[in-house]
Amino acid sequence: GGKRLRVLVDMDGVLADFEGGFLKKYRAKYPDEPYITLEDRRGFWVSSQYGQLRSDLCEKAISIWESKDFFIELDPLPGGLGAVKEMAKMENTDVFLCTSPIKHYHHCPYEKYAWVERHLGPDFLEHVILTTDKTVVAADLLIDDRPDIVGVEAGPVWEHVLFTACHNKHHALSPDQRRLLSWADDWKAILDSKRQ
Ligand code: DGP
Repeated sequence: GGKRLRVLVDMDGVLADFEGGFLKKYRAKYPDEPYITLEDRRGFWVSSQYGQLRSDLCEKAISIWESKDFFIELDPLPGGLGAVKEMAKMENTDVFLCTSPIKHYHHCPYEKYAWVERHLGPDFLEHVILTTDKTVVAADLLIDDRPDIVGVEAGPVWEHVLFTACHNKHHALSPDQRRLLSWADDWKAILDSKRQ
């Protein structure tokens, strides 16, 4: 047994279907407004693309994820919960859910914890890290769908593996970057590649 492996797993876009949940609630609240299909999503920020479609749609988009029950009602993405449960039971492996809450804090932080308790059980609450800066968290791996993860630490110790999402499908990786295409992809091989 060598040293333990520490893995950070993002929530929105990796475990929880933020994009699908957003589109469903946006269309229900604004049935007569234009929308962007998941196929046509580009760029991490949903509000930016809606703002480009028509400037007033930026704040309409924001109103969706600032609403009560948005985060708790997000569906789990296929295979994510099973993978995280399995990962947490692996020998010499520590898993944390590392997620950035939105600044409108009235519902989101509470609902993220409630989502974890509902889908992974109360014991998993000890594995939640809420942070707006993931670069200050030390780990071997960060599995995250956001292409540009920056913060005050210029040299984060983790390797960021880009989890494929509708908004990053066309994103060009730098030569040394790796993707996890979905939870059906070989996440165990990625973990093993970091073990010594
Ligand atoms: P993370 O996935 O941990 O990097 O968290 C980023 C959060 O931001 C996540 O809840 C998704 C959300 N998000 C997506 N698009 C936008 C946006 O345009 N504006 C804001 N404020 N948040 C957004």
